[in-house]
Amino acid sequence: MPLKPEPKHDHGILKFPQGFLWGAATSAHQVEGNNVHNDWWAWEQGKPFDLRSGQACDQYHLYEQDFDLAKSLNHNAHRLSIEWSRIEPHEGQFNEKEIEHYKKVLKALKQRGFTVMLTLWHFTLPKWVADEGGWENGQTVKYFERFVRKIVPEIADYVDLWVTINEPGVYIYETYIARQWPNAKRSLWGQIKSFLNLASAHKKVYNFLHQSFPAGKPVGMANNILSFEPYHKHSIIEQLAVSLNDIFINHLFYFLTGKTHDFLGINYYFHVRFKHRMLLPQAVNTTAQTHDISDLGWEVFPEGIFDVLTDLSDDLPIYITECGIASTNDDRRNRFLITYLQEVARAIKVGVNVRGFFYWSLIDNFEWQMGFEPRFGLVEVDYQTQQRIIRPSAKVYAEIIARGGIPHNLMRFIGHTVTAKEVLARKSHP
Ligand code: IFM
Repeated sequence: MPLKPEPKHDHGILKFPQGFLWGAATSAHQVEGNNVHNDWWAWEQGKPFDLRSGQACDQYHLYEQDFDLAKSLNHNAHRLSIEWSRIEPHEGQFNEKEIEHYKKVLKALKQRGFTVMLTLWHFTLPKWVADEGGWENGQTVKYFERFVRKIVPEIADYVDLWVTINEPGVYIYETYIARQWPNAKRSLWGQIKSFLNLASAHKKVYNFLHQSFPAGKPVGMANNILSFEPYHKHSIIEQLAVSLNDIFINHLFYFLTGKTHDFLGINYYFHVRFKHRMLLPQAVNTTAQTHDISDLGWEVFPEGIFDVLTDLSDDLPIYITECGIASTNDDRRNRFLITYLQEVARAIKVGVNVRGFFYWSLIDNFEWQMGFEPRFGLVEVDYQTQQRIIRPSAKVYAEIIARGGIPHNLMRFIGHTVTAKEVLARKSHP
């Protein structure tokens, strides 16, 4: 009798491990508003009004309300960042009022019982640091370490997990390759120096956190990890493209920073397939073959999160520090949450040590050079009134959290999601 293939998804309740962290993530510049002392703010002033962060979500004042919302949606963890330029707006001058502010913010999270994951650097630099060359300048590593040494003792009691830096590769890509971000320029040497300095900053902060707080909290960073695939399984050129991209984009930062990770923080958004034309591999646009895409045209590819989790899995615990979809169509966000979490559950089932999931983002926010149009939030923000409106998908996520997994009744939201792989399989075997 022919063997029946294992069903790909377990359609019963897909349980997550006890103690799993469920939450959402934000970053200071994207939600706080009025971060007037950083390089982004300076750069935005030359842009049309709707591409300037301005008041953003005014979370600087509304944080308690936002944390109450997260609590009401059953989140047990929260990832956020602090804004270096508020704390050190001018070189060596620390603003005690802002330090007190962040203490209050973090205390507010602890009072509500959240596990707190804090990012120390999420893309923005104080203007004075950027003016001196930003991450290209070796001094920035020292400046960053000095800032960390100042702020950490003040807030360490309220933080459970540290993220040193967010997505160094994206920072390099947007600044030196796409050149869409502040301080953009074409400079291979600048790009290399910045990447090495970010790696060095991570290592220094990791060591400081462990030396100063010996029984310390876990320290990691958030890396943007892509799922790469060849279009033709047996094409050497495509396989080579996959391996090289995997090394440079997914693994290089870990090679440079060695053992200075207590956990791996993975931000997962992208899937790339390489197809060769003549002898050159090219990234192909697969969105035409998928059922769902985001409002930014990003492919929805749940299997990709399984790929990256199994690829990166080693002895270290993994947190999905970001994963989300920009969409005004909330059915899409429902499908996204369920299908991506199914894949996370599948990864856990095959032995990957995933400890938490932080949806990007708790609330709609300022999506960098794209302004406020992309809507990533579980909670909608009306930017005219700063009103928060809970999206239905936030409740789906809340139900998953309450049940500790994906209950059967939520499968109705998926409909028949045709994945890229299924479409391609059908194409090759019509
Ligand atoms: O908004 C960004 C975030 O700042 C870093 N990771 C990706 C998100 C969506 O683009």
